[in-house]
Order: sequence, then C-alpha cells, then structure tokens
Amino acid sequence: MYNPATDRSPISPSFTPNPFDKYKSAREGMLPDGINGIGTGSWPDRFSARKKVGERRRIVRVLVVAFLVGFLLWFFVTPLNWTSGRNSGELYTQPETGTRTEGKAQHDSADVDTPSPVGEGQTIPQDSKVQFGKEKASFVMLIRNQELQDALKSMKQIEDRFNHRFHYPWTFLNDVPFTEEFIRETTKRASGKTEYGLIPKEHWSVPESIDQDKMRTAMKKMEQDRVIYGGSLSYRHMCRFNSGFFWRQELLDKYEWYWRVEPGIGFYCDVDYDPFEFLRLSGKKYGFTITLPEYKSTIPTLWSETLDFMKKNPQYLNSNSSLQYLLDDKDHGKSLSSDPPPEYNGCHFWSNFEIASLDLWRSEAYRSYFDHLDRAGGFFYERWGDAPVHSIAAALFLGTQEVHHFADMGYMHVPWSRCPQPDEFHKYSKCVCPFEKKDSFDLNGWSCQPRWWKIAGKEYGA
Ligand SMILES: Nc1nc2c(ncn2[C@@H]2O[C@H](COP(=O)(O)OP(=O)(O)OP(=O)(O)O)[C@@H](O)[C@H]2O)c(=O)[nH]1
Ligand SMILES: [Mg+2]
Repeated sequence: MYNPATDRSPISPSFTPNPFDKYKSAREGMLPDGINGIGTGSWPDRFSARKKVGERRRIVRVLVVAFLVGFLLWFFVTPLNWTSGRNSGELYTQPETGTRTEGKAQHDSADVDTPSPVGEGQTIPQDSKVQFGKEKASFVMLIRNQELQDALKSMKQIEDRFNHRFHYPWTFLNDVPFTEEFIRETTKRASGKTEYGLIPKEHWSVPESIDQDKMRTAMKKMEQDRVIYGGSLSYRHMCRFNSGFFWRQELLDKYEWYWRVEPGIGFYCDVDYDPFEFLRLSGKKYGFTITLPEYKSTIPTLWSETLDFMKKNPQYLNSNSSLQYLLDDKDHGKSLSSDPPPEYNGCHFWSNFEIASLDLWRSEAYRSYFDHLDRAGGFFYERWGDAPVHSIAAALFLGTQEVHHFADMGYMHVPWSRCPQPDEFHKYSKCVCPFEKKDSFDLNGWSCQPRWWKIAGKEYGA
C-alpha cells in the first residue's frame, strides 16, 4: 500500500502532495544520485536538471508577476465598491430601527459605508447582487414583520423560478419599522439588492374628511354580516395604500415597473425570460394571473362612483377599453352612458400578483380617479379593495391589448391556484404544479377568465 509519508518514490515525484516538495527533498539530499534528482548525480544529469530548474523558475516568475498584476488590478478597481458602498460590492449593514424617517428608506442597501456583521460572524456581500435584468424594475412587497417566514417562502420561489438569472431588486414596505431580523433574512434570500421603506403616516391613516363615527358603525355592521375583513381598519389602510400610495413611495421613484409579491404565495413555473422587458417591448402596461369576482358586499357604491367619475371625465375612457369584461351578462353591449347604466359584474384581476407599469398609476387619469374615490370615502365606509380599483382603472383607461394574462405562469394565493394547461409546460418539469390541470382556477365556474378570453383571446399557456 502506498504511503506518501514513508514511500515517497524518487521515480515518481508527482506523488508528493505539493509538487514543490521535490525541490525541498533534493536540497535536503533525500534523493539518490543520478536518478532524476536535482542538484545531485552526474554532470549531464545535473546539467539537464538545472535546465529544468531554470524553466520552472521562469514559469514561477511568470506566475508571480501575473498574480501581482491581478492583485494590483483588483486592489485599485474593487475597493471603491466596498469602501464607498455606492457600487456593486457594498455590504449589508444593520438599520437603525429606532427612528422613524417617514417617506424615506428605512434601510437602503446601496447606502452603506462600512461592512458590518449580520448574525454571528456573517456578512452579506452585495457584490454578487449586480442586476442583470435591464429594466428599471423592482419586486414590491407590503408586509408585516411577523409575516417573515411566509415572505421568505415567496421570495425563495420567485428567486429560484426567475430572479436568480436577473437579480432584480426587492423593495419592502411597512407601516412600522422593519425588524433587524426581517431585514437580515430577506437580504440574505434576495439575489438582487434590497431596500426597506417606512410608509409615511399620511399614506396609512384615516383622512380628516372621513366621519369616524360613520366608519365605525359601518365596520361593526360588516363584521356582524360576516363580511371578510369587514371589521378591520388595518385591512382598509392596506387597500387604500395599495390603491393610491404604494406607487408614490420615494423608494419606487427610480423604477418604471414593479412585480407585486405577497407572503405565502406559490409560484410553480420557471420564467426564463424577463416579464418586465416583455411588457415594455409588447407595449403592455398591466399583467395578471388570476381573475375572479369581488364580494359585492365590500363595494356597494364603487361602481356608481366610477360611473360618476367617467361621466365627468369621459376623455379617460380608452377607445379600445375592456369595458365588456366588467359588465353583467344582461348588460353586454352597453356603454357607460347607457340608460339605465350597465352593472358591474365584480370581475377583477387578483392584485396579490401584479406585474405592471408604475406609470399607469402615476397617470393623470388614475390619480384623478383615485382622488375621486378617496373623496367618496368608500375605502372606509365600505371596504373597497385595491383589486377592483386597479382592475376597473386598467380595464377602462388601457386598451385591451395593453393588459396581459401571464398564462405561462403557475400561481397560488390561498384559496385559488392556476397553472398552464398545455402538456409542454409540464413535460420537462418547467412547471411543477401541486394539483391536477383540471383543477386550475381558470376552469373553475367562479373564474372570470372566460370573460377575459372572450374579449382578449387566449394567451400562450392558457
Ligand atoms: N405592513 C403591513 N402590511 C399589511 C398589513 N395588512 C396587510 N398587509 C400586507 O398587505 C398584503 C395584503 O394583505 P393580505 O392580508 O394578504 O390581504 P388579502 O390577500 O386580501 O387576504 P389574505 O391573504 O387572504 O389574508 C400582504 O402582503 C400583507 O402582508 C398591515 O397592517 N401592515
Ligand atoms: Mg394575501
């Protein structure tokens, strides 16, 4: 049995664990004369051995010079990154969670001066977080600290299925400061940079114009009537925020596109193209995965307020709008100004998933629509959801061709899920859906998908 410690063979110097050992061995006279030894043996042996040594020294010198040049290049180019933190190499630092800087980033991973530890002896290098995706886009997650585990589950899937190839940044928003644990763990999970925003108080409070007694009475009644989240004030803040304020957060000013992600979702298919780029190149502004009707008890006057707004602002109605997708069967073919006016069927794009243009919400049409709705007070006196608000706006202000069904994506938010139907999406496990294709929500009688298909046709994957 060969033992490198005792059986080092002079005929097979390559057996030495370190090839340079053989020089050491020779100098120490361990090798016998003339048998490929170096520095010992006959003159011809010595001559050829020296020649070999000369060649080896040259190689060593070249390697040393190459190493030094490489080191100098690395030293002068990369330190900018990890000392100023302005570029790709900054390290994550702990945020100051004690102070509330409203409307500003609570923590901005691109605003870091010195590397600092994360957890026990760990740092999170952000130099691997260089964005490869070319769009001005970010994931956006409005989230509570206590939802960290579910946030990580969502992130894990989006990263594995899509973002590990693109490294788009993540923007987290909260009405209270994020905990250090939340920031640390989500930063670790993200392949892109992470930013954390504290929502300004005026974006998360009851406006002065709201009659709070009237609001409380309405909330109580809805709770008694067992309307889902009917008695919750924080849910109302959330819906109003997602309707009128998330796109106004300073952290999002630099972006044109966002992908809304909620905690605890399922994301079942590889996405090997850039959906932001896809939307831009195809002239689309809004993308969804699931469409379904809203609980009518949460929006008794949303549609009449919409009709009122459109009557005053008919210029905002797109000439190729998706109005018919919004209308009750009995009213198909009607226009907004028909007498009596058409009724809303409640269909909306489920806004817990959205890939869309921020400019859609920044537009004059949407701003004035939101202001109109906010003045009407239905976010508090009723319980208007951001999903019907976004969807009505997208359906009326955009052309049908500007709204996209991401039929190639498998998605779940409790209690509904959908996956692509064609076998090609499942054959090589591009999609791994934890349910049978026939149980996809698109085929459920409750889905508004057939209404959408009727006016927009089917997308690839439906
Ligand atoms: N920071 C913060 N985020 C909230 C609050 N309420 C809801 N959210 C977030 O807003 C998003 C929507 O809230 P959800 O509770 O998921 O509402 P939903 O999707 O209609 O209902 P379920 O998912 O069925 O509970 C989620 O990302 C939540 O984490 C809140 O009070 N504060
Ligand atoms: Mg949710």
